[in-house]
Amino acid sequence: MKQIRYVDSHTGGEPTRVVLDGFPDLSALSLPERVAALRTRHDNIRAAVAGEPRASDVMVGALLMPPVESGSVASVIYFNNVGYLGMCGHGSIGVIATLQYLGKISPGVHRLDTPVGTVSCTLKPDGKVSIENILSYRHRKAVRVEVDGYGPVTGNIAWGGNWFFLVDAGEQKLVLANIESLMKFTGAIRRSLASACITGRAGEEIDHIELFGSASNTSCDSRNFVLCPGNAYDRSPCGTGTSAKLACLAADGTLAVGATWRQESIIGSVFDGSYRLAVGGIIPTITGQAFICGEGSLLMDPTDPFCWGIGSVQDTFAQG
Ligand code: PYC
Repeated sequence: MKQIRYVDSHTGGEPTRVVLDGFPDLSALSLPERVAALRTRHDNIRAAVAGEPRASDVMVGALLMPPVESGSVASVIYFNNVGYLGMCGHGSIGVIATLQYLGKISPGVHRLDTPVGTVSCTLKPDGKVSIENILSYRHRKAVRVEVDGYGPVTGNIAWGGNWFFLVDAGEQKLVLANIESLMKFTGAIRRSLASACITGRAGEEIDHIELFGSASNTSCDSRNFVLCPGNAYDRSPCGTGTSAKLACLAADGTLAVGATWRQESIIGSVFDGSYRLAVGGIIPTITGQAFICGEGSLLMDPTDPFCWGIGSVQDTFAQG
């Protein structure tokens, strides 16, 4: 039986499953080429690791590989139940905590290579991790979209390692009891953006929708709700989403270089964010903490009709 070893952690409630082995050796390829190869030739492994019945739509997987850039500690490809992510802030914090748990790093600065660039991660003695993210920027301001069933909605389009549409929550209450209607509203925004052909800078799908309202924790600047690809919502404040928010605040001149923005998530977990200026945008730094919460092996029984996940191409039950 094929086995895939993993370590699970969560960052502010959002899980990261770091995969230690079991994927094909793609080391001859660049990281973006590896993503393409996984997507076209080995997607069943992603589905088996991040999808049901072994996981659920909230799970983010992180395929751990040797570094591709000199001076980096590792390279990583993030994925979830429907596909692959460019960068992942909570996931990078989880990867650093996992590398420490495995005895591979100690407090200090460590670089991680991702398909969209290398990020610099500082593991602090108290277990907190600061991720200096890739270049982030606001692409378009005050974009109006007609949302079926809701009317016009105006938001900013920004890149923080993934594409985000950032919207003021308005009348929507950012509380767990309201999750169903938040999912419905943000799902409708995402569909309307796609049908109106409103995209990222190079035509990419805007697959993350982020609502902002006032924080319940008085030490925080704002609370968010983030719809992720695959119809999951981020339990953490979303590292790439907070980076996109910082890019908008910087573009509006409402947060100074180096000042701290405390972003609260829909479940009350918190990331601290700040930024420095760079050509074409900002370099955000996001600080949070991950906790190791499991480790083990996934077993792939070839006689299991759902061995490669429910609905996967190699779901032999679906194939009949
Ligand atoms: O923390 O960047 C993030 C993230 C993206 C999707 C889920 N979490």
